[in-house]
Amino acid sequence: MPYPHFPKECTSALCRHLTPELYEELRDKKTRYGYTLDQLIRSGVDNPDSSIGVYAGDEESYTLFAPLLDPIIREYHRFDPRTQRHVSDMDPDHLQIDNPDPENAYILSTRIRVGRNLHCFPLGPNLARRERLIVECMVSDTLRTLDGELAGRYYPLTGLSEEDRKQLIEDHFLFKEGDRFLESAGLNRDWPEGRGIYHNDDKTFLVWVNEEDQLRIISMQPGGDIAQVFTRLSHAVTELQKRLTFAFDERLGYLTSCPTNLGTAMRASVHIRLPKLSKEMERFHAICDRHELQIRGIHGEHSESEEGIFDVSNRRRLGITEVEAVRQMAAGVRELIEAEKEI
Ligand code: ADP
Ligand code: DAR
Repeated sequence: MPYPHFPKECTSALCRHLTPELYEELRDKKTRYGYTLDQLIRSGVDNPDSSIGVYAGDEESYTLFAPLLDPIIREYHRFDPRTQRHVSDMDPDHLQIDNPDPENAYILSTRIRVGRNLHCFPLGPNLARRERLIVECMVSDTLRTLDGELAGRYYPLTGLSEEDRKQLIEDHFLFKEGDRFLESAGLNRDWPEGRGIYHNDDKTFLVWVNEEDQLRIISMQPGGDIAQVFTRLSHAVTELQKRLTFAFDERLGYLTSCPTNLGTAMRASVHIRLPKLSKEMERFHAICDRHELQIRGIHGEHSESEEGIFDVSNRRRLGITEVEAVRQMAAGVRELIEAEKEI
């Protein structure tokens, strides 16, 4: 493939960092799982409105294509993979935070998720159909061994009734079929085969299987008891990694298909109602920027906020521990609530 054409309005990390010279340097390289530069950049070439534009196909992608990925990682996470090393800390005893909204006046719900992928398998964009089914089998068998608060049931998407699927999406429990960015990256191949959702009886612990990553391990509940949500997630991850080996790199932490999720691979979010502050978005964004918070709509990435309700979460995932990222999110949410009270 010749050097891709990027329209002049393209602002993705891909089009800013992939020079023709770098393309020539990397174009013929292939990982041992057969992943190529063209596959790595396919999503950003097909979707020039991407913010990042690349998806890794295996662990080796992060070393073989480092001349392109390292500058993108450095820019997004403000972390230099060549000189820094990621440190993970999921010990709830280190968190020490109070509920920023004990009266439940603002925070509707809290959700903290981490992405994980199985070591020795390619990542989602490069998984063959049979490999994806083996991953589903290994993960769902492991989930069925969980007991206590984590005990629950696995629901394969294949065969899920339309009514159940709609209800699970309505409850914010289930992922929608991948968007055009994931489609171009090859993450929607053979949909819905090999995908599914596990949840415990209380629906406070969920695992998505073979979405953007092979596992999205999720703890969530109504209200703002962020510490309780984090404690449950930490317990679940500890139990799962007794039984499964996750793709992990000394420099980059937990490896994921999208570089924005590297490191902790964690997004800690609250759905929070801020009707007054939503009319002062400059002040809203200033508080979020100060605490490195990201604002999404209430139906996930690329959706809109509704009725003054926003999805507010940590933006950084790499070069910060899980405990630090949750503490930073809680501090930012506390300041948002103070601002709402003042107005
Ligand atoms: P991810 O968090 O896995 O990166 P999304 O941002 O697309 O993916 O969110 C996935 C789903 O989780 C969406 O349906 C979204 O509404 C839901 N969600 C995210 N944060 C919360 C929250 N704090 N409370 C309830 N649902 C949430
Ligand atoms: N849409 C892609 C992904 C950005 C980060 N979000 C993820 N990984 N879900 C883009 O490059 O804009």
